[in-house]
Amino acid sequence: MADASDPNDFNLSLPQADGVERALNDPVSRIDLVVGDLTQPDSGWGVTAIVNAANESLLGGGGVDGAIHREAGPRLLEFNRTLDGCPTGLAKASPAFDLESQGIEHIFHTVGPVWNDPGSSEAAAYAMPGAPLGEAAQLGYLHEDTLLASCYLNCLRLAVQHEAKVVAFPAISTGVYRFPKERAAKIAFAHVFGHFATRPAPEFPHKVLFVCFSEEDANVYREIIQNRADWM
Ligand code: AR6
Repeated sequence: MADASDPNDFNLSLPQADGVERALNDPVSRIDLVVGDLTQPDSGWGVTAIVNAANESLLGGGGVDGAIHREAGPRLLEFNRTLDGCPTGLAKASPAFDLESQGIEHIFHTVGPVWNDPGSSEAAAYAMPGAPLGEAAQLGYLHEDTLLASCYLNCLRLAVQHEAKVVAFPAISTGVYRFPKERAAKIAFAHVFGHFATRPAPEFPHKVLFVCFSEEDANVYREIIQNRADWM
């Protein structure tokens, strides 16, 4: 049973490839961690799509959303007005407009959940995607976890649909929306890993980058990736 007083004391289980198949297609080899600004990707990263941690209006805001709208220019706001918003947990695609000069073709706008006091949220009635049914409550999954997982899965679905080669994700919900960083990183990593571990392995995206805004945030991901055997 997870310790309800510590939001980062949280485990989940997902299907994994194993044996020969795992050696041929190690999902971790398709996941990279970088430190930097999502809107100024290093040309070496090869990013072709970025994910925006937006709000339900899709009309801009602060944090990474503000930075993306600034860099993509006013045509993004004009385009997003036609999208009619986006419910929490879902994702919608737009062109990258002025960010095309950086090699970026698509922006996948997703709306992460606002983190509430864990005591105030019922455990989700259904398990996280991939987790054994019935274990949701036992493992301490909250509705917010399911919504955050859904953001990652819906962006990956858009990446498949748009054949996006390299998708860069910010740490959705961990800024203004206050989701605990370690818990969010576990959900992010596990679901991207799960995407690549499915059989047959999906061609798109070729790679996912987790773009951390600071070394401190990157260390959270590093620990989680290194110690995944303990919690996945
Ligand atoms: N590049 C990479 N990561 C960044 C950048 C950047 N340029 N800027 C911030 N981060 P947040 P949320 C990190 O607040 O929590 C907006 O107003 C940041 O350190 O951008 O999902 C929207 O309109 C943090 O780890 O998104 C919504 O109203 C992470 O990105 C609301 O904020 C997410 O922080 C969404 O809140």
